[in-house]
Amino acid sequence: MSDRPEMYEGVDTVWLDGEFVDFEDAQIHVLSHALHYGTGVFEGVRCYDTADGPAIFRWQEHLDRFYESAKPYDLEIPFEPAELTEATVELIRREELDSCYIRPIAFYGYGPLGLNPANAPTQVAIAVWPWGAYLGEEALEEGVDVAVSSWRKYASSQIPTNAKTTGPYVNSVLASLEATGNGYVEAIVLNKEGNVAEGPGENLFLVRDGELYTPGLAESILDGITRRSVIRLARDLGYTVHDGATISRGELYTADELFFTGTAAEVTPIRSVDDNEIGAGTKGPVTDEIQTRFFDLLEDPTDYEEWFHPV
Ligand code: PPE
Repeated sequence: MSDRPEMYEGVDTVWLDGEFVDFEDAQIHVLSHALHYGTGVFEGVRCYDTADGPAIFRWQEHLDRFYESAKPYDLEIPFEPAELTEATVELIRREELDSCYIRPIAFYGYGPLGLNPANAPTQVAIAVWPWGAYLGEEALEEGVDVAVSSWRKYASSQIPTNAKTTGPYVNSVLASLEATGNGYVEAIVLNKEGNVAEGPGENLFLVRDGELYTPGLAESILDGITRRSVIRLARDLGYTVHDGATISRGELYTADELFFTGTAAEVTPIRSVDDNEIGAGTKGPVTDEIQTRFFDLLEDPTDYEEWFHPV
């Protein structure tokens, strides 16, 4: 086996099909259905080092989306939600991590190939590892330079976009490769209609005249859990949030502020799009207030206690 990526250094255990196995033993067959056809669903979740100890952010919502993602594929996850919760909590405890990223995945495993997955068994794994700021530490402060991708987001009439399915992430990989290849940090992907959808691994918010706008669920976006959290936090702060917006490409360039949300990306400001400076070309005041509110929850979750699952 090749050298272990730095990202997973120090990780001892992975949960696979009901067992805790050594990291090096968490392996599957090359003829696994999901490897050939992308027939898996996954989640990305963060556990934070909060004032009350390690706690998983919005665990229940991620768990719900995990099972919902599996539905269109008739993928029966052969574990109860409580079992996955117990496995995850136990894994974080064993690794003695205060904060980490959690990656549950369920997929059609090793069985007969052919498109119909009915005779392939469902396999489930959960891995945890430390994962810092997704787009870099200074991205959270200064913002990122992004480019509108030439790749369009697949339409929800082609593949359910509210399901977090492994295969369709090649769309995100293409957008990401293009953006970074051209010297940008991240992409913005338009939907088939040419309106703003999201980032390759983030939802997008736009600020104009003190109000927030984010593409609606019918714009071929993932129903992001950080997006939902930010909508709630912003409304609780008194902002008007248009959560069913249709945003044209041109509106990006004239926005007062833009920011990404996501489990990995958290709340990341966007400082330029296609080399056009957004606002003052750094983190804007509304983005700052929302980002601060978001991270302050880790110190004081008052009114949002149900968002945290203690480890
Ligand atoms: N859109 C896409 C396409 C997406 O992948 C994510 C999460 C989001 C929006 C935000 O959703 P949420 O995490 O529920 O707020 N992307 C995950 C994978 C990142 C990766 O590189 O892998 C994540 O942030 O965990």
